[in-house]
Amino acid sequence: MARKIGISMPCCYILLVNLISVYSLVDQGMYRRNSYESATGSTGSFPFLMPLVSPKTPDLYLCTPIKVDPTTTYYIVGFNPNATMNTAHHMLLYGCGEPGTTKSTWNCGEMAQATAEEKASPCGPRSHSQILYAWARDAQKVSLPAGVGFKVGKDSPTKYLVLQVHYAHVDRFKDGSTDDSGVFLDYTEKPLQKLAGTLLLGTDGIIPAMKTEHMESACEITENKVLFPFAYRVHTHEMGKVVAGYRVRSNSEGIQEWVQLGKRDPLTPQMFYNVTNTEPILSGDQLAMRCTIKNTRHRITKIGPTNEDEMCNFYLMYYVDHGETLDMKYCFSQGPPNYYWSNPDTGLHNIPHIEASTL
Ligand code: IYT
Ligand code: CU
Ligand code: CU
Repeated sequence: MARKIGISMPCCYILLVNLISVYSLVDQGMYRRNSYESATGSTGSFPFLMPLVSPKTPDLYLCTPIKVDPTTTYYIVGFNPNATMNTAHHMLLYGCGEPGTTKSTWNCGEMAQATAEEKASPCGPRSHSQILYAWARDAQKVSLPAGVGFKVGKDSPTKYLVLQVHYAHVDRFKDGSTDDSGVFLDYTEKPLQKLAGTLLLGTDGIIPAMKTEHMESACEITENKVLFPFAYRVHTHEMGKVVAGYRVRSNSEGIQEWVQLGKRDPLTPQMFYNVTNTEPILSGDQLAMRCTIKNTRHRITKIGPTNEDEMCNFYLMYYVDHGETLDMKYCFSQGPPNYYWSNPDTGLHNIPHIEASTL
């Protein structure tokens, strides 16, 4: 597959730093032909690509790791995909404390937890884990807002990056062809004040047979930080109809105002999209999300990892100006039949109506 951008000649200093990270990968039995490359020594574009794989089973989710040079703090400021929808169904980039395995590639499908030992999640068990980037359907390059970056490496819990590629159809690999789908990571070593973070809202729960269920969660922001939301991503499996996220704030009359952050049909490509409202989120606000899931099966469906299960996720990408991102990384509720926004103990009022079209 043709690369979209050329690679500049690596500078000697960066190369030295690279050797450290390449050696530490070799120590762990991993091999990477990639390395940080840069013209100036402080910014560059790192090709994070599949190491010429030839997947043979349809619907394979393959993961490949890189260890970030632990002696340097990097800020990822943009993502330039090297993939086409003919080959890759979707790609996700994870920031991890530990990778799921020490192999150079492994099977990391959502069903990973459910089946054989040959599989593992993108990030290690109990490891720090967050999604930094998502690609589907020939999506174009994305840049974070000016001056904003994801901090990785030395001064960050993100010690590894893991690329997941979903190969839906594998006919084109029958003849032994290989693939290097992935993403060029635009990065800088110049310290940035504005740090990007993701917060994941989701639910557990059960959807009764032949019923449309509303899966809801909400959390108060209690940390004294100002969050500037800029992108969101939704995720469900095949029965998802709508996913919406809101910022809830009481006005001077004590009435809760629900401002929509994003709302999407989850069966459209599950990438990050611009939020519909970029006003800051403050301490004392609540963040809330709702998935409408229509169970057309004659049996109950639970939240779980396989296609026989459902999921309900709303990822919010935000930045903070000065200081660190939220300690709170997740906002999960028990979901139905136990948790609804309308429960008396949630403190939520003035709840948005459910549209008739999704009932
Ligand atoms: C049970 C559930 O909702 N799983 C989601 C969310 C999730 C993402 C990450 C949970 C954890 C994580 O570390 I990152 I714990 C889930 O698996 N979502 C899928 C991916 O498999 C991550 C998605 O595409 O959003
Ligand atoms: Cu996919
Ligand atoms: Cu899922």
